[in-house]
Amino acid sequence: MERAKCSAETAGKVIVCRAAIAWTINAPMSIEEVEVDPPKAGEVRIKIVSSGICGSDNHILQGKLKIPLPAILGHEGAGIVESIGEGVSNVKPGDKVLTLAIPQCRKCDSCLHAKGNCCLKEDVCHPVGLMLDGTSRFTCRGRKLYNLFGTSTFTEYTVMHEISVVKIDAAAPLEKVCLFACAFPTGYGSAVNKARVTPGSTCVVFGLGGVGSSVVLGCKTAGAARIIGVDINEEKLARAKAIGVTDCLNPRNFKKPIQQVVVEMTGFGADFSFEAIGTIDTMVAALESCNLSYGVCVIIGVPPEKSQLAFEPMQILSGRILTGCFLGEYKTRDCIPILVADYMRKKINVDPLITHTLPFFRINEGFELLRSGKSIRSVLLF
Ligand code: COD
Ligand code: ZN
Ligand code: ZN
Repeated sequence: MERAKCSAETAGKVIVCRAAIAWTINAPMSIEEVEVDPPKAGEVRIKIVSSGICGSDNHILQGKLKIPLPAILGHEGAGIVESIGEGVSNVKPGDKVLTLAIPQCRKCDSCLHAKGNCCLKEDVCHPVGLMLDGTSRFTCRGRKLYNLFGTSTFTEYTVMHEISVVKIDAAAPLEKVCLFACAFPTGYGSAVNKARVTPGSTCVVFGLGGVGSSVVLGCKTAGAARIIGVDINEEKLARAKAIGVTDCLNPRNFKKPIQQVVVEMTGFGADFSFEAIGTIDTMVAALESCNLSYGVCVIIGVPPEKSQLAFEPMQILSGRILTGCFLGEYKTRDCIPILVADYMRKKINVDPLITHTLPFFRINEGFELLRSGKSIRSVLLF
């Protein structure tokens, strides 16, 4: 089922296929026929097999994160290389791959730095929606469509730069490992890489969606003794207990600010706090929940466009560290295949995060499940 069709039939030609198009914000996407151009030099055309629905896709549809429209959204994809452009050497037709919102060109300032992972070839903070040559590979009804983070996975076929595509284990189940393209590394890496959670520590995780749940898995792997989960959705809290949360807090059940509750229950604040929601209030609450002297607060949620984070400087003058990261600070092409290999060896399990699997044409239903809080991750199958 996951085998690519003979790419000789389609290579070098325009492919007509179905894609979900976001014409405007605050409206359902429409599934329509699109034309997908062949890959140019350094590009790869991929037959998408699965795609997770991420909170960031939803932020875009709700206008919280602005990108040029009309566009094909989706970035948490897994698929099979259909054809490659001139000079592509890292993947070949038939390879199983993941789509990366953050490329790794291995040449820019960030890629050359030992820790940098924000490759300068894709600006996820201000997405332009076009390939590096300033053009698009998608058209619909004669109109050019923009891409998302150079990925666009809500389509049967997409075109990406080679530097944003990574080959994974040929035996990997594509209907599951799409989570390694975003949710899992984003959360897990923020705990094990960015915060470097220590054995026996206390952690607090704000937001228990796909990303926050992956933070929990990272804290657990790192040996945290106590993991406090904060969410306004009781169902999320119940599910989080099954994956390692030791204490559940619903801010709606308290009259005082939730950060005060966390500080009181931990004595002097958590060792590590994580924000996986994307609101200013919860970012401040996460900061104030960690120890004022040695606490580390990692912001993961993407904030509303043009918002400002304000807090008393004293909050960090005391020694607290406020930081953040994209995609768990992983150098994507180097590290993500290793995480997939760990999954194959059963060292990591993302299966509990997949609460729903839907055929691609039910994409809008998948978004409804996310908005209503019923899903952690919905995976679309093509
Ligand atoms: N207090 C407590 N919990 C809340 C509140 C609140 N005020 N508001 C919402 N929540 C809970 C919801 O009930 C839900 O459980 C959770 O927060 C959010 O989860 P989801 O499922 O909506 O979203 P995710 O887990 O997919 O998270 C995505 C982020 C919202 C973190 C999003 O901003 C993101 O993906 N950030 C990662 C940035 C990054 O590295 N991006 C790379 C490509 S996305
Ligand atoms: Zn994402
Ligand atoms: Zn780079």
